[in-house]
Amino acid sequence: MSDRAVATYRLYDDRADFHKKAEGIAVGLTVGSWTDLPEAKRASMAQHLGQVVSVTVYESDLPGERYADIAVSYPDLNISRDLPALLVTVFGKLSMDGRIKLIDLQWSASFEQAFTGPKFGITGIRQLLDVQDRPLLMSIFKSVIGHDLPTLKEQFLQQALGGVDIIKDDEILFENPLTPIDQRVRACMEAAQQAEQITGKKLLYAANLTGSTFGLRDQALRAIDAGANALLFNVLSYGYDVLHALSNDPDIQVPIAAHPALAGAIYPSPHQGIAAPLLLGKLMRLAGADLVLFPSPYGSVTMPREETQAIKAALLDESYTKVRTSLPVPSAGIHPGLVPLIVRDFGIDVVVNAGGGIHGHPQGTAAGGRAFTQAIEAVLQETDLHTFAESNEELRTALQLWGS
Ligand code: 1AE
Repeated sequence: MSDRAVATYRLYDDRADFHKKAEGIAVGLTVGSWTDLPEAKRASMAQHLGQVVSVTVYESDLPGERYADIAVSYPDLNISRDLPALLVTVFGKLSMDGRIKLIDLQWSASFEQAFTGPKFGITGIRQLLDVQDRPLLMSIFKSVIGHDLPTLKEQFLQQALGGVDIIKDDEILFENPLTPIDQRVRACMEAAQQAEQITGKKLLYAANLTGSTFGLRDQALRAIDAGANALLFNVLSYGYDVLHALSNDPDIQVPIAAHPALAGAIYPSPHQGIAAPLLLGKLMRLAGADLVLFPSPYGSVTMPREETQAIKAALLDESYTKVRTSLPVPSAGIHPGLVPLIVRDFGIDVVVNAGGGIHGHPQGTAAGGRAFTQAIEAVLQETDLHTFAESNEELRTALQLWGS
């Protein structure tokens, strides 16, 4: 539908007339009252009026189980070209009005013109790393708080020596006197160079961008000035528009990884909130995330497999948006034994991401990284992990500890 956004809601109600409800949403979130308007005013207000696109009712005799999927379209005319305006229009006050969940959102091509999306996307990140034909491997700093620069530098070096492609800060590492971002980046990028001389591999370091909103741009520039070649950002605690401002900034020429912190307060209920594929898929991509982390179906913090597949589709699908694709990063509790499942479910355009699954390796952090690179190699060679592990000690140790 041109020049209109279409929001789809799932609405649970035992008795409601869903068609009436849909009309109420379409009118209530746009012109307010319709029938009370004089005829002349109606003509001028018609262009602002929301319209019901469809109502599909799912009847059930079970109490609390009757629901409907309702699609309503909203004129672009009503909103400025930014995500706060779009989200407040389609699900502002409505998000608090009973058992209703926003399950999908389509914006118009004209609205999308205000967005450039991910600056690098999958192709750009692969070019930066010079890796085309395999899943990428990311490792997460663990145990960062209260440590000084030499300790973090050594932890970085060990991760890099393990052969990972990307190292990201833990999302709970904020500005602090022991490891301020610019000094941390300098120390870690020195370690990256040391490791590159040994491994011959390029590496991205996603430094965590934190602090008050108005200081983020300066902080990003300081980190980049110090050598940061990627950034990590806790998007949902700031809002999509902040990610959009950062990703759209001509002076910030590094990929941005979106962390899903707080997402669990928004998507898991079937009755309320915003569906995960929209929250962590479509909207992250539109706002400019080059990589998006989310729980995997099999680790320690999990999400149903269908939802992770829908997030993947939202990040990769070229049919609903012209902005670049974002790399899916199914995360939390990932260990080498899960690599075959990850590649089965996500293909090779995926980042295998682990913290504990790397640092917790009995032979140390570098061995933990190697166990993952061996697991990835086994999958690419279509060899069973256990067979591959017979001649790869680090993988063997990981499988003994965590299974497959
Ligand atoms: C879904 C986010 C995962 C994350 O941020 C994180 O730190 C995971 O760590 P591990 O791999 O579970 O130790």
